[in-house]
Amino acid sequence: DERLELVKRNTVEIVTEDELRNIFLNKKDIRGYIGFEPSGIFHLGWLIWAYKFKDLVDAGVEMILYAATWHAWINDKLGGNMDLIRAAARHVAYVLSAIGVNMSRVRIVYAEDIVSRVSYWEKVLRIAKSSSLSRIKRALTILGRRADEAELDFSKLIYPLMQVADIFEMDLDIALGGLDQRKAHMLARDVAEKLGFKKPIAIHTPLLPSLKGVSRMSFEGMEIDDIAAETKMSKSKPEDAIFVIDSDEAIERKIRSAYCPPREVENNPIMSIAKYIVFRGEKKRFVIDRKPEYGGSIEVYSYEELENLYREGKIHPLDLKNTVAKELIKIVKPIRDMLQANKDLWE
Ligand code: F2Y
Repeated sequence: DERLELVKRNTVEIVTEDELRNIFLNKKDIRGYIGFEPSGIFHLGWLIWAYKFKDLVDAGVEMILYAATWHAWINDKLGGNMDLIRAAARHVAYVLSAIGVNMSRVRIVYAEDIVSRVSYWEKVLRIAKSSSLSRIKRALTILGRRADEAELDFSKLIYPLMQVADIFEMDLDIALGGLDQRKAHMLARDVAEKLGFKKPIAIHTPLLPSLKGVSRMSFEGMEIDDIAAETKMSKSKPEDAIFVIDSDEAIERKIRSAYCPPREVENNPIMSIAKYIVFRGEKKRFVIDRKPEYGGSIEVYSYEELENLYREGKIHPLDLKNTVAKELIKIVKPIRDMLQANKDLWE
């Protein structure tokens, strides 16, 4: 099935693929969502799920864009100012339309729309009664904070219950998210049957690593989603992230100072950007401009070709950086321009 291939590309995991194939075959109206905490400027890491959101819309899934405004409040975003939080949600909708998401087929839901129902809070409590405290604590990864910050106050323990209740309240077939959202989705799957709700299929996209790369920290014994959450690009470190409003110069500067070990493709944020943002599993022309004395220009047409050459040491990190910056600017510019043109509506 063509739709299945579209939805599968550039994901880290689908839980489960059989279930996904099955609903594509047998269900007419498939409902999915992604939720986000509106909390500031969109960065490259978010573009990965944004492109996947587009794929799902294009595959005919009825997608909800869920602005988790109350969750952003719990998570101390934008000082808990709900007007700012709602403005940040509009900003996200503009970015999605700028990358070509057909917004006429997307429903935007605000947390306010569903937390106003008694049935929602009943679900929160029913989920709580089916979950151990230790499991909820482990699920705090989904707040995107360091473990020691995640329990700053008690409201943060309510958050995972709300995220699972969101899924049940909106009666979703598919929950899309970055790999760091895995614990919420697995909890939802585990309690769904017992509580008589639909068991959501989870689609997880990769997380972009911070431009600084990974320090020599030990990740032994940690789960993949916890590691990914720990090393991801996030807006809390603006110099280690690239934002969709960054100027060409800012993008070039950040890429130039990013970690980019020669011949190494794992733990290389520049290669990750090439893979997940520039190529996205598609074929395209990617030209590494080099002076003849440095071997002349190289053209590749897929990420795999680039990866092989880089591993073999045939591309210097600086040349890779220059091309990735150039390609990235092509992607960011239309988004930046669109946001600029609608500035009064979201800022
Ligand atoms: O990106 C994040 O930190 C998510 N935990 C935000 C989020 C997404 C949802 F889909 C919160 C929610 F409650 C959601 O239902």
